[in-house]
Amino acid sequence: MTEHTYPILDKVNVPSDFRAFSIPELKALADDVRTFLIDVISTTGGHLGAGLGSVELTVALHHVFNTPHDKLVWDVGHQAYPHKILTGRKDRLNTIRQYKGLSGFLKRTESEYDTFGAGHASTAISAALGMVAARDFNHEDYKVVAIVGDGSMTGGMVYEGMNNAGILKKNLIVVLNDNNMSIAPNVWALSNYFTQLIANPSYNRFKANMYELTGKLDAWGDRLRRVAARLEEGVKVVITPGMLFEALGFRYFGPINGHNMSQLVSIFSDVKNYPGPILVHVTTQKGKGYKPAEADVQRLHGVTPFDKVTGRSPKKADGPPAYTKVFGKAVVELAKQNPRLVGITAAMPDGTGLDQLQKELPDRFYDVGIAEQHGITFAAGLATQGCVPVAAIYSTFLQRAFDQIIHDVALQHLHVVFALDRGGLVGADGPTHHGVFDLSYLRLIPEMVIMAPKDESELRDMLYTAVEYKQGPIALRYPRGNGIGVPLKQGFDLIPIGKGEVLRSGKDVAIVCIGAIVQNALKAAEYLEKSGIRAEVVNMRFVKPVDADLLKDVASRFDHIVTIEDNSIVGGFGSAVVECYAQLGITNIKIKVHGIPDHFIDHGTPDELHRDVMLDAQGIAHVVNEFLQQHATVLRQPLRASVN
Ligand SMILES: Cc1ncc(C[n+]2csc(CCOP(=O)(O)OP(=O)(O)O)c2C)c(N)n1
Repeated sequence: MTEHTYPILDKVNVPSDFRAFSIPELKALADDVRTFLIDVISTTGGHLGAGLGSVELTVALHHVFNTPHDKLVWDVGHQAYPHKILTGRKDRLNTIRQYKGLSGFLKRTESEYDTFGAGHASTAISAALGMVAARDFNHEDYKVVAIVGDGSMTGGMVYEGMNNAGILKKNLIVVLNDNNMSIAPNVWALSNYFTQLIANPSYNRFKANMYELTGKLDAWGDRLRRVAARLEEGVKVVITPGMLFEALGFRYFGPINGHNMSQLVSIFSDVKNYPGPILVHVTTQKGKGYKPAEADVQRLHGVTPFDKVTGRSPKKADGPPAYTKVFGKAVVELAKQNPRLVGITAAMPDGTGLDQLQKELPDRFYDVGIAEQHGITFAAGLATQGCVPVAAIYSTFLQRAFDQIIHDVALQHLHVVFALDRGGLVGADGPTHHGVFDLSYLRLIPEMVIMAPKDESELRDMLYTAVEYKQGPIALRYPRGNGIGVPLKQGFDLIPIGKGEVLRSGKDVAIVCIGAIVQNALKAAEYLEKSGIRAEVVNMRFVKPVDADLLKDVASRFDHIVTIEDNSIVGGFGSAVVECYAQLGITNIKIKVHGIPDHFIDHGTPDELHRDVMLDAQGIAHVVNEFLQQHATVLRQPLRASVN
């Protein structure tokens, strides 16, 4: 796989193998881990920058703490590749994010060292505090360390956890891994304080002395530190970042150079046995030790396979534009037409395509940090004053703001546009990131309009329709990846609310579907045709309000209806269709609801996952055929054979 050798890493499989290492040996191990990480990820792709920045931190933590008896709780999890390498999984790192391979995130079923699953940000302190409470409840004696990035510190849960920890006063260590970056530049107001602090050597010296003097003195030390901090505040030498944490009941230590092994080992060895909540502030550099990643932090956050010398991935063949790009461009066009339109992202400007708005109309763009809940209520506030907020948030992350959507937006009939990117099965990021619940969790909200486009052109029209709608909350959800290459017209057309369309007429069965998966249904209809089954394909466009007239018409012409969606079959689009027929009193038809089954779907490529859940074209054709066979209306051949 690679020309490198890893002399020290070769001797290490699990943390107990390096507990007795000297500092030079630990440094050599960290160098090997870094080289190994670059070697492997350059061939597989995956998250890179955050892992490179946390190599020394990971080595030091596993060296000092008695893992897995002591518990490390990583926030988000994309920075945990070095942790995987050092906890018995280095030989499988080359399978990361691949079908049946290692997960790209923490996963409890994967390793006893993965104490808590992660993928969504800002959860580590709460989870760690829960473990601490259980430890004390059970009279056990392990240590618990939560490791949280500065980006994740923009999420409110962090402060909920700290507040609770400060009250409970239990022994808990939080490591703030501060690389001054989120995926994009971080929007953490406190980072200004930290930047000043780190840039001020005299303050650093003062702080180091303070730590030496007072850090080891427990209660007395605490008091002294507080007095000194107040003094400091009084003379305004510099703002003390620790004050915030100390007010929350944490003892603050730092900043520590997160690439200096001896400093890391020394601080963790010290604080390991201190009582109460401790916060160790560690400064790191995202992409550390690999020039291309240091130079282009944002691009090398997550990568496809790349050339190690240049850090460049092979250029993708020119294909149709990604849905995200089409969305981002359409937002800019609409913002230019409509001076009240503003875009909101929760720390994902590039991921959502809103970076285009940020570049072209920066005063119409808000990055609220990893704060989906705040972002939605912020949008609601904007809407009360006549702005048209377009909140572009991945389907999976919007789950965080469920209550805000109901309580702050829908209940008040506010016109907020929800643009849910990454709807459906996202692929390599796996179950933490699949957007397969949105149609269900949005559908139960009164007044919510929900659309899903069949292609990128319809996405443009749906966005326009949503911006013009004005009457209340309205959502559109679209997938990760490229569109299908349909021509994109100039300008936009309104889509009548709640109206679907027949895309292909048939005689034997109606496939009633929604969203980009419509394309697979159309292909499935072609397969079925080859077996003599003429399937009608209906693009419903709206999950809510569902087009009752069209469904009535379909029921008048077909005895058999199959609904297709890349959302959970529980409470989603198919349920809407079934409910509609029930309300209409139409009971003389057979309906099959097909979509994501009621269990969590692992990672793999979208094609592999669609095949597994029978949502690829062949799978859909198979499901439709089996359904017809079950009811034996027409004598048919088994379909897989004719499709393959
Ligand atoms: C709730 C939620 N929103 C958005 C994301 C997307 N996301 C993944 S990592 C990340 C940045 C995290 O920054 P930080 O914690 O500082 O880690 P770093 O990558 O800098 O090491 C974001 C926004 C997420 N994982 N969870």
